[in-house]
This record gives sequence, structure tokens and C-alpha cells, in this order.
Amino acid sequence: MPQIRTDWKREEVERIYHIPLLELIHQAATVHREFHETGEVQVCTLLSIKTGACPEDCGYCPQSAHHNTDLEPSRMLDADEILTAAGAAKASGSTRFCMGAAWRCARTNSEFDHVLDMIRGVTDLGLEVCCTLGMLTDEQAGKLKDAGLYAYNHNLDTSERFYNRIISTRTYQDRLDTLETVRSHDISVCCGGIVGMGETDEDRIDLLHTLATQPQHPESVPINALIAVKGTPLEGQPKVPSWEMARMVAAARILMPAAMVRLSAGRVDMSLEAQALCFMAGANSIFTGEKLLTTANNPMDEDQRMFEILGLKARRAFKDARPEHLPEGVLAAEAT
Ligand code: SAM
Ligand code: DTB
Ligand code: SF4
Repeated sequence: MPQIRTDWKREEVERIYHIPLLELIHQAATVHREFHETGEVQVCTLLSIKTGACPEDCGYCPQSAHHNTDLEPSRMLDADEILTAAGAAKASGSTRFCMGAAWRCARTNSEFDHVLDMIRGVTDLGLEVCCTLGMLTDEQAGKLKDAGLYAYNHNLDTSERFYNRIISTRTYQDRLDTLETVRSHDISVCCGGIVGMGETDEDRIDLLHTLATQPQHPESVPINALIAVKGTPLEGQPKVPSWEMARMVAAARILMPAAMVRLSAGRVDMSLEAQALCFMAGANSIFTGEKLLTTANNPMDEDQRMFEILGLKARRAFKDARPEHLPEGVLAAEAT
């Protein structure tokens, strides 16, 4: 079994990234089988609990107040709306529920307290709870952990070099700092990136290198294809070819063998065959449900059909969780 390494050299990542595609997928599939059950896929559902009017200027994001998209900003959803959505996600076979808020950073106020209540409520349903709320202070991360938060999503998105071309209102280091804060509170880390923003192969290699040389690999690595939303600065970007997604997934799988690699945004534009290639390449997690945060996702019946055709099966909640990540009351035995 290959070792889990966090000391990858930039040249090694570059070499892996450039392996001819079919050979790369074969190597990734081999690693995948050693660390994961073949055909097992983690099914996650997203809910935007506070949409739009975000002060950050992320060039890809329809929720930024700096861009003129058709998106209608909304207030924070109430408990009923959130718990109903979580219940429906569970009923449809999802095991992870991720709540997103269009915040630059969480603020310590009644909305944050509401999020803490929702973490308790969704955990009680037996789901893994993930949040993505922007930057966090140490104190906020502690409160999220105490409420039972299992995972936190905070993407590096691209290389440090390309980052400044996409976002000017925060730095790469801000992102790394929040990731460290999250990790220090024993919250499982979900961190990945976006392809298709105009970055080069060098930027993709740098992103993979940064992710794979964190003190610990993120437990989950979302690979998003840009959804070019009208009114954002990146609206004119061409669609990412599915073989480029497969290459990113395969390289992530080889570099971070134990991580869940999530085929995230952009699946809606991929054929069943293209998605199958990505599962071969080591993707083992997806978002299901009619929406991601604000954009359309694959129809549920098509995903069910895909599971049948490809012989995929859903992964249990908390499977292989590290004991220190488990919310209180969820027994380690349930996680194995
Ligand atoms: N505001 C928080 C943050 O930035 O961390 C949480 C929400 S933000 C929408 C979560 C992630 O969604 C971003 O980091 C980005 O990777 C992804 N994302 C946003 N818009 C996207 C788009 N148009 N296409 C692909 N991924 C996108
Ligand atoms: C991630 O990497 N992708 C998800 C989740 N983490 C939060 C979000 C994708 C958002 C796509 C654009 C939208 O629906 O607004
Ligand atoms: Fe705000 Fe997050 Fe969108 Fe950036 S990605 S504009 S921080 S919601």
C-alpha cells in the first residue's frame, strides 16, 4: 500500500499531473482500490442558508455583491426551512448536509447562534454536518465544534499566484489561516478548488501541491468545474472539458489517497460516461439534490439511474471518521 505523504515535491506533482490520461487514471484507480471500497460514493447535499450580497469579490461567485447577477439575495433561512431540507436530503439518501452562508467571515451574533442551533438539529438527524461560512476566528471555530460540527468547507480555489487575479478582498494566507484554525479544533477539513477560471496547468499543479503538502491532507477535496454565471467577471469562460476534470481528480487521488475526492460543481454538464471516468479516476463523493448553492444540479432521478447503471452504492455517515472529529453522542462504533 502506498504511504500517505505530505512531503510531495513540486516536480513530483508536476510529473504525476502530466502522465498520459489513461495511464494516470489506471494508477489513480489502483490507489483508490487500496484505500477505499470500489463503487462506494459519499452522497452530500448543499443548502444555501443565507444567499447573496456577499462583501467579497470572488470573480467566480454569483453571490458577490460586486457583481450584477440575476440572483435575489435572501435573509437567513429559519429553523423549519433548514431542518425540512435536511430531512428531505436524508430521505433521498444523503449522508452529509452542508450549510453555506454568503459571508466574508462569520460574525458572533444571533445569526451565528442560529447556525449553532442548526448544527445541533441536523446532527440529531444522523447526518454529517458541514458548514461553509467564510473566515473564522478561533473562538467561533470552538463554538462550531462544541455544537457538533463535523466538517468545515473552505476552498483554496487555485494557486496562490492566480488567486489575486480572481479575488482582491482577501489573501491566500487568510484562507490558510482559517484552515489551520479549523484543524486545530478537530473539525474535519474540506478544501479543494475550481478549474476553468483561466488558470494554467502550472496553477492547477500548484493548487494540488499546496493541498497535498498541508500538515494533514484535507479529509475531503472538492474539485469544482467553474459554473460561468452571467453577470460575473468569469461569465465568458469556456466549459471545462471532462477529461481535464478526470485528470484533476486522478492527480488528487494519487497525492491524497485517503481523502474523499468530490466531483463537485460542473457535474451538471457532464455525461454519465464522463462522470464514470471520474469515478474510475478516484472520485468518491458527489453533491445531489436539485441545487448546489444557487445553481442547478443534476436531476435526482438521473443520479439514481447513474447509481444503478454504474453499480454505485452510498457510503454510510461517519464511516472511517477519526474519533476526535465525531460529534458528542455519535459513537465511534457507528463510524467504522
Ligand atoms: N462564503 C464562503 C466561502 O467563500 O468560503 C462559503 C460559500 S462559497 C460559495 C463556497 C465555494 O463554492 C467557493 O469557495 C468556491 O470554490 C465554490 N464556488 C462558488 N461559486 C462557484 C462557481 N460559479 N463555480 C464553481 N464553484 C463555485
Ligand atoms: C464546494 O467546493 N463546492 C460547493 C461547496 N463546496 C460549498 C459549492 C459550489 C457552488 C457552485 C455555485 C453555486 O451553486 O452557487
Ligand atoms: Fe462570498 Fe464565498 Fe461567494 Fe466569495 S465565494 S463571494 S466569500 S459567498
